[in-house]
Amino acid sequence: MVMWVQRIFMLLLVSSFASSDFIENPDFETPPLNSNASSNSSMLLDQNNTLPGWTVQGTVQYVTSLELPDTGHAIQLSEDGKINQTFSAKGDDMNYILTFALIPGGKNCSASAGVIVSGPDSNSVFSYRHNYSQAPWQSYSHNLGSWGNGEPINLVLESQTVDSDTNSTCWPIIDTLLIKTLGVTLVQDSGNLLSNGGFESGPSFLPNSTEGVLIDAVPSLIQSALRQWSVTGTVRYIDSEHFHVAEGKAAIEILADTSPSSIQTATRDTSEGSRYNLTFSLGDANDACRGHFVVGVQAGSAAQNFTLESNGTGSGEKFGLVFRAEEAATQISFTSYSVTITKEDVLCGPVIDQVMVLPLGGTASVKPTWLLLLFALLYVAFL
Ligand SMILES: *[C@@H]1O[C@H](CO)[C@@H](O)[C@H](O)[C@H]1NC(C)=O
Ligand SMILES: *[C@@H]1O[C@H](CO)[C@@H](O)[C@H](O)[C@H]1NC(C)=O
Ligand SMILES: *[C@@H]1O[C@H](CO)[C@@H](O)[C@H](O)[C@H]1NC(C)=O
Ligand SMILES: *[C@@H]1O[C@H](CO)[C@@H](O)[C@H](O)[C@H]1NC(C)=O
Ligand SMILES: *[C@@H]1O[C@H](CO)[C@@H](O)[C@H](O)[C@H]1NC(C)=O
Ligand SMILES: *[C@@H]1O[C@H](CO)[C@@H](O)[C@H](O)[C@H]1NC(C)=O
Ligand SMILES: *[C@@H]1O[C@H](CO)[C@@H](O)[C@H](O)[C@H]1NC(C)=O
Ligand SMILES: *[C@@H]1O[C@H](CO)[C@@H](O)[C@H](O)[C@H]1NC(C)=O
Ligand SMILES: *[C@@H]1O[C@H](CO)[C@@H](O)[C@H](O)[C@H]1NC(C)=O
Ligand SMILES: *[C@@H]1O[C@H](CO)[C@@H](O)[C@H](O)[C@H]1NC(C)=O
Ligand SMILES: *[C@@H]1O[C@H](CO)[C@@H](O)[C@H](O)[C@H]1NC(C)=O
Ligand SMILES: [Ca+2]
Repeated sequence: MVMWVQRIFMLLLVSSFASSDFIENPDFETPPLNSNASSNSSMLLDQNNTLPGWTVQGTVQYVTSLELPDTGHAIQLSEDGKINQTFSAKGDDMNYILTFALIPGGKNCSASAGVIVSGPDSNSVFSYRHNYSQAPWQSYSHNLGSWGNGEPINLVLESQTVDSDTNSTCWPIIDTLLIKTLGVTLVQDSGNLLSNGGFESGPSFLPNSTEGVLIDAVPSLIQSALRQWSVTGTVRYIDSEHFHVAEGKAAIEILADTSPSSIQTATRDTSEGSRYNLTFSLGDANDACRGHFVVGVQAGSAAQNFTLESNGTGSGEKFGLVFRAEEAATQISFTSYSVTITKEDVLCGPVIDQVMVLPLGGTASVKPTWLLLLFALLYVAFL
């Protein structure tokens, strides 16, 4: 049984990869046609300077800067600026998750505009957030939804309209677009009644990024780039290459700001009246985040606060919360109440990983469907 489950687990793991093959000119390193490639200054794009792979509308600049993820070229979306590109979904239905770099354009502005990223049936607004990274740019992600069999995906990035004087507005700069596809069916960890409890299924990390991917509030589990988890406030999706991660390649660092931030999910099939242990690892990311962490954990109607003194050098401690299920889908959440910042004024916080919901002993763990089958078999045998 365990072998069998493991084999399925391995098979499903294969079906996720990050690729730049979907988008043409994803890092804007192919310069506009008819331009001097060696040109060092910004240039306005118009019908005489088309950008390979992209359709351009409004005020869009091709910019060169040293403060980019690839120290090369990027696109600034000024007033009514908009770029789009259509690519085709390949093979079976998959979730298309976009990660991109956002750079604040200009300094000293009285207002700054965000960027609206849209897919065929979704859109989100992203703004550069001060005190959320040390680098002069940030990675964000957007779930473009589930597509397959050559369906066209029109990806649109446009500047947000602002009320203020457009000359004193900082317009967003974007760079390094990366698409990751994730299987629609989630990998089920044997025995765990939660999906993606180890946070391995989420957006990809940009090649030169050392600061994870910020995930803004997303109310729906389906629309989230972090599969099967919704987000309140802001969290940082962290990779094991640059942070301390308890298990696997990724985990979640919860960043509380003026109000608490949290992540939420729901169990698959907990049976009413049965007892379960919600276990998780709580620690710090090894990002110099020192402080007193208070994390509120909720499972159905059971709630408890867990605390951790962090010295910011990377840790992970296992905790558990026992609860009695009241319905099949028990709501689970982790909320950080502590506002912590590093010496460099970057927001940081507690790291959650290895979230599992396991039945606690006895027959309570046997699913009703199995019980019914057993009774049916006994009944047949009795006849
Ligand atoms: C490219 O550079 C050359 C020499 O510097 C200049 O003569 C030409 O006008 C430039 N072309 C464009 C499209 O800017
Ligand atoms: C581009 O600008 C940088 C400094 O801003 C300078 O060092 C470099 O030589 C310039 N390159 C070209 C091709 O003009
Ligand atoms: C494009 O180039 C043509 C010919 O050089 C010129 O007449 C036209 O004004 C240019 N368009 C723009 C938007 O610069
Ligand atoms: C990473 O950054 C270096 C310079 O800092 C640049 O040469 C390289 O192209 C970047 N890699 C990617 C994949 O953008
Ligand atoms: C951009 O979108 C328009 C429709 O809004 C479409 O006609 C055009 O082909 C798109 N451009 C690309 C490069 O996909
Ligand atoms: C930025 O704003 C400050 C005060 O408003 C001003 O003194 C400074 O010259 C400005 N810098 C630039 C580069 O505009
Ligand atoms: C954000 O960072 C700036 C300087 O980096 C600092 O002055 C400011 O106090 C920080 N804000 C918060 C809320 O930590
Ligand atoms: C914005 O700047 C442009 C050129 O720099 C100038 O022509 C225009 O009058 C300015 N608009 C406002 C509202 O200041
Ligand atoms: C956990 O701590 C927060 C903030 O201190 C508090 O608002 C909340 O009521 C506490 N929850 C529990 C279950 O003790
Ligand atoms: C930080 O905490 C860990 C355990 O939580 C401990 O092993 C380590 O020695 C501490 N480091 C410092 C510098 O206090
Ligand atoms: C729940 O899990 C935690 C962490 O693994 C463990 O310490 C605790 O003993 C478990 N509780 C029960 C009742 O098994
Ligand atoms: Ca993990």
